[in-house]
Amino acid sequence: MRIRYFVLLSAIALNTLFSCGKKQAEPKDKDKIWYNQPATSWMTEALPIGNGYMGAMFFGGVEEEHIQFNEETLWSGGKGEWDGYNGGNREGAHKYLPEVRRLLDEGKFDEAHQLANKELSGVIKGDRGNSVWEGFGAYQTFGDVFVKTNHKGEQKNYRRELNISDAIGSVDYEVGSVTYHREYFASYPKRTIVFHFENNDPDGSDYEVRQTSLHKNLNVVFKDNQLIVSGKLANNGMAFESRMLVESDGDKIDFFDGKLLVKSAKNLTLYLTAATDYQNEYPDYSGRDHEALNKKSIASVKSAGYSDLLNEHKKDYRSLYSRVDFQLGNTKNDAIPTDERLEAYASGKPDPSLEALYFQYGRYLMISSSRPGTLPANLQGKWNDKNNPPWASDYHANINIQMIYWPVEVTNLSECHLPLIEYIDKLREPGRKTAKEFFNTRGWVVNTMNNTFGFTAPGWSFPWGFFPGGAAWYGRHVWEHYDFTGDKDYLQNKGYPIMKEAALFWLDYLTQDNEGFLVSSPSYSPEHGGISTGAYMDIEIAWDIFNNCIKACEALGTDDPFKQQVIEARDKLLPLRIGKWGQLQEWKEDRDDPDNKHRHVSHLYALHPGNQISVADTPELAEAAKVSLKGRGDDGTGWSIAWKINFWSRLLDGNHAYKLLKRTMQLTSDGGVNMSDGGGVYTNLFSTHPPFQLDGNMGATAGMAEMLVQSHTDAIHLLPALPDAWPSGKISGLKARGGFTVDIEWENGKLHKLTITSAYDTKSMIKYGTKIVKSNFIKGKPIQFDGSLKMME
Ligand code: FUC
Repeated sequence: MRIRYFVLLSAIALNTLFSCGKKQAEPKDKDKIWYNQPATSWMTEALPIGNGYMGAMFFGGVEEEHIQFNEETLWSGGKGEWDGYNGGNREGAHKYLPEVRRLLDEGKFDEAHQLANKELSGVIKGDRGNSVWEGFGAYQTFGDVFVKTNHKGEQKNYRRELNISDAIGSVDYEVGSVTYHREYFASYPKRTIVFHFENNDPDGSDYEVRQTSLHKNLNVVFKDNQLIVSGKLANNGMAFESRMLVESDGDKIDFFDGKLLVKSAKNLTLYLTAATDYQNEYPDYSGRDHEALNKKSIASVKSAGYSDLLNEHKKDYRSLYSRVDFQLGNTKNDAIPTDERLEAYASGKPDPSLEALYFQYGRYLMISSSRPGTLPANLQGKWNDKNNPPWASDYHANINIQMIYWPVEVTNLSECHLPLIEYIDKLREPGRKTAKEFFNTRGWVVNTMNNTFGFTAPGWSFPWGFFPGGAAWYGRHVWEHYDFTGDKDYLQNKGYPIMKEAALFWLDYLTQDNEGFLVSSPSYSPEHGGISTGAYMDIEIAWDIFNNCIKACEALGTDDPFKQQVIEARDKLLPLRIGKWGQLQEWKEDRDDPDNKHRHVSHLYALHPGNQISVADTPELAEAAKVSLKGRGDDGTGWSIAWKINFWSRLLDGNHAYKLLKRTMQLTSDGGVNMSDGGGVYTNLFSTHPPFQLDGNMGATAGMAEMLVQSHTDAIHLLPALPDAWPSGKISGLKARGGFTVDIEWENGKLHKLTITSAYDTKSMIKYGTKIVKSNFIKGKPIQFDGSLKMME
């Protein structure tokens, strides 16, 4: 009794102490994903850490820890022994274009498709009868680290955790009277992943460390306490090396039979780095001194020491992560293991704070897989345990890679967008070649599948392979980075040239139809339906790049003749049309099938991520988009359902958006690829297509932001799609276009308090429900408003 009373008093005292300070004490389990048992499956249970360059998945086994790891540039394909890799280009293919167009004009759609499929598809064949995928290549796993322990006795109090507010993984347990603690993190500043094992056994503990790989013919040496594993990919000769520095306070480390034997250690720390000779430079894509890079990383780690490294990591990671705080509902469920929590959620138990955690998990995955200087996150971020992963774990440009980056600006991680923008920039050179060979146009294009070796040609079969809209869609990202930050230097020197060149392609590719409108012929709506004289997604994308180029010219006050040309072309594009069942047409030909449930809802690009359609400015088109969306239904793959969250948010229907959010967070087991009614999450909160694809995570995070703040029209629109399930909550640090940071609190379903800070001296409209106010802002000075948008002193 006395003890309990003391605990209570202490708790009150602690609470008071913390609440006096600026920050409230955080509940112990907030922002943590945790379990009472080790993982048994890589895809569904292991937990990811990453520093952008490298990713690792840890299982947390007691007798044996298993850590699988990746380095982002280790890709098969590209250069090598294939005849005519050549970025997939088919020389002179464009000479068939007039014939395809003529057939389409004569209404011979089947023949046009046959010819396009034969002559306008990309070339990607292996000269040894190998699969067509081989020349394109695939993202490869790097290796696996196993750490065997030597525990005897009963284990108890096991906990495996990922703390996403610090980006630290941990494993804790006791055996007999000894407490074991492991701590894992991926340092971006040091380009190294750190695995720390400690125990309080007075005699220390023994460990056996080994590294394995699915790649053959490796050189393995142990020198200066570093396990160095190197080799060349059999497929394309890419050279790779990993270095693992091993530090322990135990006896001398023995290296025997490929294994490191560590005896009587209270602390064991493994510092792992890896690199390849890949370099993102067309056309060779190689030449990096990867060994020097690794040596440098290990030297910097050595001089820092574990605790400094840990502090540096926390500081670095938090500088991004803690910009946004999201509170939904009470947090008592945070004290329940995540797998059990997901089961309860699947059985219908509301858990808003799990939804907030899922939102933040998207941000965690972004910071862990995309940092300045790295490649962009691919289909699986940077996490992949195979040499032939699904869809090569590539960069798919007909929805997936873009969706991965939807949340990046709005959730205040603008710097994490830069890897994508750099990657896009590097695709211009090969993309120009593809524009010339296939379309005989100026500008640059990419199609559906992109790799790390400048594959910009159409894919090797249609309809999925043909998607010249990829580059202009990338242009939207290039523009958004400016639109959110207002960084004119960036727009002038980096962004606008990329956008302009993407627009040039469309100026040349569009043809005039018999009504005098500009159309995209031939075209396909991504991955389904037949060939068309005007798939609307292309037309909407062309509108978007033209429109954003016009805005860019205005912002920079340059390039007036080009601007006039683009205005003229934009205004001559085939207008969006409402078809025979009230739907937004997907093709120029009114052939939409009301029973079509296809996962790609591409003709709604104009609603999201584009801004050509909005409830406020084009209500009839918004209504038609709603009819189309209802027709498509609520099923789909992980990313498809996530896209629908965003669509419904833009249609200002928070309850429908929320229904899909819940759908996309349903606990799912690994049941193989599903192309039509998949979706859900695994116990590690990876979104599933299935299989795991990062786009589903990121699309949902973006969708939640879209429910709370929108800024794609002229106003900053607050709580535009707040669902009934989130009656109260607060979020701080979201970004709105124009350089604004927005903090919102709401109660009983109504806006309660609002703070907006602008990065510039400027004006903006602010909208809540039907109310719109105009406000002036002074750079860096927060302005507070009450729930009726009245400015507070
Ligand atoms: C697109 C989608 C598929 C899958 C693949 C990676 O082609 O149609 O569903 O997500 O990308």
